[in-house]
Amino acid sequence: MKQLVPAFTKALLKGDVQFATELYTNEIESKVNQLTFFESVVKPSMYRIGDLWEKNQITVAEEHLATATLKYLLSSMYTPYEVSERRPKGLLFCIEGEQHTLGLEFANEIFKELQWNTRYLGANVPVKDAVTFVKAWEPQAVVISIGMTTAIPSLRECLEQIEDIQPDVKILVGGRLISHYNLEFLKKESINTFHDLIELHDYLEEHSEQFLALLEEKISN
Ligand code: B12
Repeated sequence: MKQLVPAFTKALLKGDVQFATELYTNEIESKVNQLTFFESVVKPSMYRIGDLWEKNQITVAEEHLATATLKYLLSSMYTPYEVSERRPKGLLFCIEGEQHTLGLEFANEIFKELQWNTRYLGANVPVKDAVTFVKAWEPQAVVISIGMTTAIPSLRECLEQIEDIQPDVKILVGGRLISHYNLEFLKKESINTFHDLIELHDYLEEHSEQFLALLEEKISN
């Protein structure tokens, strides 16, 4: 898949939805699963675009075009999964101040593939609203992506409040910052951190019975 990254990156930067779609359909879809596509093609491609942007070799407008082109392709390849109410619930969001949603969007696809019942709130969710949602919906897992150091104080505050109102909830945190920083406040039994989607997939498979038991306990109470 590595050899496809330059062509894929070029298609995104040119805003060429048709070529990006052709690449996906002809060279990727039948050969690898979605998880491998996200990790081995999309991620390196977007990281490359970030490097070009940082070095002023592309403009903000070109980065926006690439992101929008990617989003267009992704919206056509996501599949609707049927979900029963008797499946564990996962609430996914980025905390206020965090706009980088792509990794979280992919995490949502992993949850859906494993038949979780999810609510994906996207970017920039105020702490108080995230907490209100948790209180009302009572998920088994709260799933957060963090990419900017500026969002750390809000993340910390949010986790403290969620643990106060729902102590049995599992908190799963991923994102660029997890690979770059050693965040002491995330080192707790109730919190798990992830460097990528493969780690998430393995964790969810390994703990599926545990999450089902948590759900059944909630239903019977
Ligand atoms: C696209 C993009 C944007 C878009 C985001 C659009 C969107 N809807 O996501 C927009 C234009 C909004 C944006 C804004 C900004 N951005 Co920006 N952005 C990027 C870019 C180019 C790509 C991000 C991306 O999609 N990566 C691909 C995904 C798949 O990677 P990922 O997020 O790391 O996710 C992977 C893992 O981390 C993990 N993961 C992520 N989340 C989760 C969650 C869970 C639960 C799990 C299990 C796993 C997981 O799984 C994924 C696959 O492995 C990056 C470059 C980069 N290196 O990432 C810069 C980058 C992150 N941005 C940067 C900057 C500076 C900004 C701005 C400050 C720019 C500005 N001046 O306004 C703002 C800040 C906005 C904010 N407050 O959040 C810098 C950050 C530098 C730093 N010091 O931290 C980067 C690194 C660019 C650069 N090289 O300078 N950005």
